[in-house]
Amino acid sequence: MDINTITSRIKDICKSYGFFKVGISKAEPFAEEAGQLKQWLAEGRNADMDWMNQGTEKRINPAVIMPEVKSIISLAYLYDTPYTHSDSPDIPKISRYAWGERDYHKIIKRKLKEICFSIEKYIDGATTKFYVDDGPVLEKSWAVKSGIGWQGKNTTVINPEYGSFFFLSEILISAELAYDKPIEDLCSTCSLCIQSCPTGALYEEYKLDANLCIAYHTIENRNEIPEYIDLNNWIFGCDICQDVCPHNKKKFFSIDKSFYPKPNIFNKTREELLKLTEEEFNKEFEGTPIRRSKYERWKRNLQI
Ligand code: B12
Ligand code: SF4
Ligand code: SF4
Repeated sequence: MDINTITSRIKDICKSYGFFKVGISKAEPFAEEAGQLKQWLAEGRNADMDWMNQGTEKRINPAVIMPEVKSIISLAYLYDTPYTHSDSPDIPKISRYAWGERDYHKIIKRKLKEICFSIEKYIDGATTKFYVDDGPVLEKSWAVKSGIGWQGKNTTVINPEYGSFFFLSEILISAELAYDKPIEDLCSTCSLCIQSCPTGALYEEYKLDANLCIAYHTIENRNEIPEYIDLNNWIFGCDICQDVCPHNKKKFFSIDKSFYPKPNIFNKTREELLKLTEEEFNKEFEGTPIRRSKYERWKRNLQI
């Protein structure tokens, strides 16, 4: 069978699991991105995410993770729903990706496991490895390389049709496949994300400083949030620089109802949310990204 037939069969398998876009790149070390990543880390833009200082060689070169790797399959899974945040100052905001019943890591991993099983059966002798947000992989750079989207000035990957409210994941595979090409950057003269970021975290076009980012402080920061960071009513993540993006105006919604808002927590007042005891919190958010970030942080963010 020729390489194009094999590639197109693999893409069909991936799409049958609900991934709206699948792109494939040759697994070779990153050159330009390696320099950018190292500079970003050297400048301390990763804030207290010390784990980002580890595994740099793996992020730059996938062969360090998997010596036999030949190709990277990038997959995009939509999480946007027809719901919107409330504008009421009494109602704290949770980012869209965390509204649902379940954690995307689990949802997507299960799909990737089955896809890899099918691919290994289809290509005799092929080996695979998969990641979703959980490995030393430059997920956005692979997605850009494989034409899933371009990396916008807000630093997310944006697809011209679907916008940026999607998760990325990758399959590393030992087989050569037909490769896709990057697409054009459509940010052009727009800078709405930079103008709208309330904390100045987008310090330059295409560059984000986690030290100033509300998403970092509400989700990742395990210590006190500095006084100069105004959370602007966000208690988990932040969607501002994506909500303002013109490419997110064309609405395509997730086919996966797991991402639709949980009625018990969606657009509730601060007072109502503060009433949750630790036990209620653990029960309410069982298996969701919010539970992963623990009750203390939830309380801390709500009390600011
Ligand atoms: C660390 C991390 C964060 C950090 C840092 C964010 C960041 N921009 O790096 C924090 C906690 C702030 C964060 C926030 C969010 N995250 Co996050 N995060 C990650 C993680 C784990 C690593 C990203 C990374 O390596 N950053 C390192 C820096 C160096 O990368 P970078 O921003 O891409 O930097 C590049 C550019 O600066 C570029 N560059 C420099 N100069 C120039 C010039 C030009 C012209 C260009 C084009 C590029 C360029 O070079 C750098 C290296 O390539 C990835 C998962 C993964 N393993 O990749 C998810 C990931 C990026 N996050 C994701 C999501 C969904 C979010 C949030 C939307 C969640 C939320 N609602 O709160 C926000 C979005 C905030 C934002 N505007 O980016 C998704 C993004 C999906 C998408 N469509 O792009 C990912 C891919 C997870 C996933 N599997 O889906 N995140
Ligand atoms: S997620 Fe929020 S704080 Fe972070 S860069 Fe975007 S708008 Fe700014
Ligand atoms: S808001 Fe404008 S500049 Fe920012 S990512 Fe979207 S198109 Fe690019």
